[in-house]
Amino acid sequence: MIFRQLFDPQSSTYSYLLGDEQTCEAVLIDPVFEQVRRDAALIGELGLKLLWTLETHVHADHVTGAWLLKRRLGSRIALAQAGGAEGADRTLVADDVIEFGRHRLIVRATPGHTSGCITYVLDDLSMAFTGDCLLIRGTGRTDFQQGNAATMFHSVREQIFSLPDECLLYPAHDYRGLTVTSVAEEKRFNPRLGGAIGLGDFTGHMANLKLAHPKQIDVAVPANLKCGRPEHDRIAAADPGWAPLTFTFAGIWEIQPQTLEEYDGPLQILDVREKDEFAGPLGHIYGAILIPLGELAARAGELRKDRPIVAVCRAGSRSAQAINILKQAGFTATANLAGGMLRWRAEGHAVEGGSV
Ligand SMILES: N[C@@H](CCC(=O)N[C@@H](CS)C(=O)NCC(=O)O)C(=O)O
Ligand SMILES: [Fe+2]
Repeated sequence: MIFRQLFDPQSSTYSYLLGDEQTCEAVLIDPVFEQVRRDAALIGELGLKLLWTLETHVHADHVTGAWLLKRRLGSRIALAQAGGAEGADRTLVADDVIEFGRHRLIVRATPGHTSGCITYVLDDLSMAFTGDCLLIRGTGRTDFQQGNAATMFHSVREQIFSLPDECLLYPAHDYRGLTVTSVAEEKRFNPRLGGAIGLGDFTGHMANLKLAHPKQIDVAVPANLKCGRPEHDRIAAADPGWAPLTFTFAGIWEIQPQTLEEYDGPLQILDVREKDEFAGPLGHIYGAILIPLGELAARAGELRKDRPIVAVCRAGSRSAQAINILKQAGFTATANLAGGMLRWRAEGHAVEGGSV
């Protein structure tokens, strides 16, 4: 079987591509909207035909790529009936089977993180995709989307720990870079519900996690309840071509800091922060042109139309608005710097001015 574990660094999400090398039929578990271009490229290069995108749950931290992949590759969308999303081609309940070539995935109901979470188990019981129910040495949180710690405890103990010890477990997220675990390992070493830990210990632990809500929750949940279909179907017409860019759910092309660092063509870096921020502790990118966002519409004429523009601000929000203003002013080759100066600095890229 063809198997690829794919990562989205923005949300620390894993997507899993499973394919039959004889029939070339494939499924993709938990695709991420912003990674659809990458995933579609891989599927094409491996010569696979994507039959299904499969969701483990209605995600709260990123938008699914299901709708966009359906549009691009003609795949069908399957997800749990209990998740309540609309726009799926098939809704799943426990014991349902998804076939791709000579392989099958069997659905187990593993609610707790959300009320509609499911786990996909490969037919030979050699691997399972646990979503945000069981994570590596952890579990998904249980404090939103009808989450329930006691329900999760029973899901893990009865539906996941009942798999063979050697069954490999692949979660929907890992925040430390770990990639895979096994039933035996988690039974022994999971600090939340392994070993002799009881239901009361687990619920006590979960009641005191005190995690901040995911940053994207207000965008992600409504979008995922529609299988990742954007509000206005704002889909990129064509690849801009001047650099490898990422198309976001918000309808804007982004450039990753590393890509910008390595870009060696003609370029204008437009910083839309205020003057004091530009000269402040975060510094600015070498050669950046400063036009604060509020002045951009009036001063767009100062920019050249014959070279691409990368818009930059502190965290990437004002610069996204700058892209819209530039679009209205007739600029076509534009991109937003993903994560703004905060990410640029966090990743250690060079700046002019600023403090260490
Ligand atoms: N900081 C992350 C938080 C992500 C988050 O809350 N993830 C959920 C899964 S959707 C979870 O269960 N996290 C477990 C944990 O962080 O321990 C974000 O803003 O996206
Ligand atoms: Fe989740």
